Amino acid sequence: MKVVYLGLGSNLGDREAHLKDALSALESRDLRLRRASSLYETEPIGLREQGWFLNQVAEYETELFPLQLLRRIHRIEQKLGRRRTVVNGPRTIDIDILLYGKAVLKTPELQVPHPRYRERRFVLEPLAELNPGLEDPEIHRSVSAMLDAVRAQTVRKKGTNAISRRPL
Ligand code: PH2
Ligand code: MG
Ligand code: MG
Repeated sequence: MKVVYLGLGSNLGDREAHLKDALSALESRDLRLRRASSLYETEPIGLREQGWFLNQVAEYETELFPLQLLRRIHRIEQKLGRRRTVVNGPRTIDIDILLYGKAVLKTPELQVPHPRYRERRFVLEPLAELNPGLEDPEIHRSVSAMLDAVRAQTVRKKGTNAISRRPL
């Protein structure tokens, strides 16, 4: 059994429904949801000319191997209407493997830890909500230490109206 963290994001259509549908589609006998973070309204990173995202992080336990999990995720993204057109462009749902136990993996298909999550507040903020002390198995820094470096990016926890560019 391994503990995995998945990052979810949506910026097209009913974003909240897409996140909810993704969580329930992922849930199964060999991929069990333990906890899910709050939802966060986040400014788009990378391609900036697109709508704001709703992002969330969820913690699962699984017996699936990394590439099995990746294929499961791709199937679910397709089922939920993901069409890959513009790289980093608008999407109904994106599900990324952030961390898979303490594994460090670099294959053409899959890199774990996720190669860009350390610079992304839209991932680190919800991840820190679940497990601030979690240590990155590759660079051996904690989630809360990585989060301190990306405070300039704007995220807003849903259900509050405080926009935060500073420590929450
Ligand atoms: N996903 C991206 C690129 N940029 N920005 C935000 N705020 N949230 C995302 O989920 C996101 C992004 C590529 O997957
Ligand atoms: Mg992504
Ligand atoms: Mg992805």
